[in-house]
Amino acid sequence: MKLVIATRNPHKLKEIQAIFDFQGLEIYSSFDFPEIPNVVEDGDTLEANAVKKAVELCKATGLPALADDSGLEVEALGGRPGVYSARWSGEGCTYADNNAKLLRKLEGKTNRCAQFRTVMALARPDEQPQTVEGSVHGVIIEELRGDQGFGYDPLFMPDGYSRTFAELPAEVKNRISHRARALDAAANVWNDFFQGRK
Ligand code: ITT
Repeated sequence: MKLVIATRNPHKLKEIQAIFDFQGLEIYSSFDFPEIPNVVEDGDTLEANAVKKAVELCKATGLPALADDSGLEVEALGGRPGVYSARWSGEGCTYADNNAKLLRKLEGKTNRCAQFRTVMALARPDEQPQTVEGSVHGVIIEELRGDQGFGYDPLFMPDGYSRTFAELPAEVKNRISHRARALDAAANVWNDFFQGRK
């Protein structure tokens, strides 16, 4: 059985492969299909974008496709950047630009609660796509700390820890993260497809 992971983000791909035991499945990713155009992520929700990425890649390859759409939802910003997390500072922006914007937006705010949320969509040929999700709560600290991970990791300290996702060893992030929790749900809900693997 083949499965294609619908992402062009190498950090995400590495995390998904470290978290999940795909034993017995032949794994591909969007990087193996460079001729297939990038999906335009124009949905209003993580769910819509995850489904779009999975469905388009499934259609283009004829293979089951698993997509991850994730975002950082900050309470004091009404859930922003959320679905806009990747390009929050504009087309072509860097993780550093987005982190600088986040610190600016939270200047003087006492409520620094946030969550990372991942929606995973599985699209199989001739079947309705389905989604599961996972989240992790934490706070946005006041300066960047650590150089592991990617994206907003240097500013996000998960509840119960005194280090950011960018300071914690990858094994720890990959045990408690939004992505790990979504993959846990995926293994349970799509048990027929993943055959109980985690
Ligand atoms: P694909 O769509 O190709 O998978 P992407 O980077 O565009 O890659 P998203 O649309 O899901 O992925 O955007 C999510 C953004 O949210 C991502 O670019 C990061 O800025 C941030 N993000 C997602 N997961 C994260 C994590 O585990 N740690 C830190 N930041 C994360």
